Amino acid sequence: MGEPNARSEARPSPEPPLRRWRGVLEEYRSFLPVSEATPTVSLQEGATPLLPARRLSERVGAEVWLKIEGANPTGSFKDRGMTVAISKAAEAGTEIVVCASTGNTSASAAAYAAQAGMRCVVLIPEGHIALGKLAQALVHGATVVQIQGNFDTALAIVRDLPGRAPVTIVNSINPDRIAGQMTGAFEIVDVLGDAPEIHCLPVGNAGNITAYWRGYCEYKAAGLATRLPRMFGFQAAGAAPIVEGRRVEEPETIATAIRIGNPASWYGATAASSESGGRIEAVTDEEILEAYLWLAREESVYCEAASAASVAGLLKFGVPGGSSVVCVLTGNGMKDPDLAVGQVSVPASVPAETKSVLDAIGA
Ligand code: AN7
Repeated sequence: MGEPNARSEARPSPEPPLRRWRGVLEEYRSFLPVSEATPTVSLQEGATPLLPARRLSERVGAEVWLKIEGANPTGSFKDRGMTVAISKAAEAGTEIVVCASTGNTSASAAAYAAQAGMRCVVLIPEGHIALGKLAQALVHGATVVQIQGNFDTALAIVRDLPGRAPVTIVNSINPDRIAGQMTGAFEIVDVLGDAPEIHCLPVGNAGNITAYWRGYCEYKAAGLATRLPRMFGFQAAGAAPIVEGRRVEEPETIATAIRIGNPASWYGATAASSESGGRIEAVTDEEILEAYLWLAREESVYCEAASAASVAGLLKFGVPGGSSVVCVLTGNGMKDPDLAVGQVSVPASVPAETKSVLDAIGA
């Protein structure tokens, strides 16, 4: 008997190395408030990297993964909720969506509204939004209104609009946003095989911590996870209303994304923390910046300052040895070039010749 003829053997068809990811709304449809009648408005968001963080794990004595949400289509985690909110708005026949934003929500809303053929109106706090986010919203064609006030005031005005104009709010006070953001938790469990023991993330308006906690709980209830993580939320010290237990009238932090003094999902954050045996704590701007630079240099992840709050908190407060930990890095560092160049020294130019370059690099 000779060798079997490989060509005539029935071979199991191999898994294709890549399959088309359809975006979180299609991939997690059964967990989301959508029906056959809901059109899918998607930019194929989700499926973001869950990066094992070798040096961070060594530094904190735990097993740490980074969920790189800056890899979403508009560069932040907001796309997960926005695909659901805009799809539901399209189903309802909405023509104009509106949001208040510290930047990322406006960029995401503008992109998904463009996809849906809707008008998008965004209210932003004048002078306190990263340049990349402002640019994104404008380039996607949003109507941008800069208000002479902070995010909290902008959100209060937005809440006032639906009674006076035919608009749908796509801030995270819209439950479809929270529903979509649960998919971040689903992806983590799908990759790790279970929930981590500890989940760290920055807290601003507190929609994301509310959504992650709900996502983990729903997955456990569906038998897809055996445990729930302790939820560790971190606010910037100058904008830490939940930590202080009172509204902050004039929030201040270099992490403009989380410069919020009166979070809309305040209760969701405290519930996630207390039900999970977690904590909500504050990290200073210095601690945030230290983590921001350290992540870029030691883990090669360029995230936003607000995102680095999750790692700043992990470094500051620690975790029990050997814990499995996921830190969500919520947005892309490229959004805020001003902050970045302020943290480094931009070198002077040299004459365009080899000798000058050798001198400049000290070789
Ligand atoms: C990078 O875009 O509130 O606690 O209007 O952009 O769910 O508010 C952004 C928030 C963390 C905080 N990291 O999340 C907005 C906005 C980044 C962010 C947060 C935001 P939430």
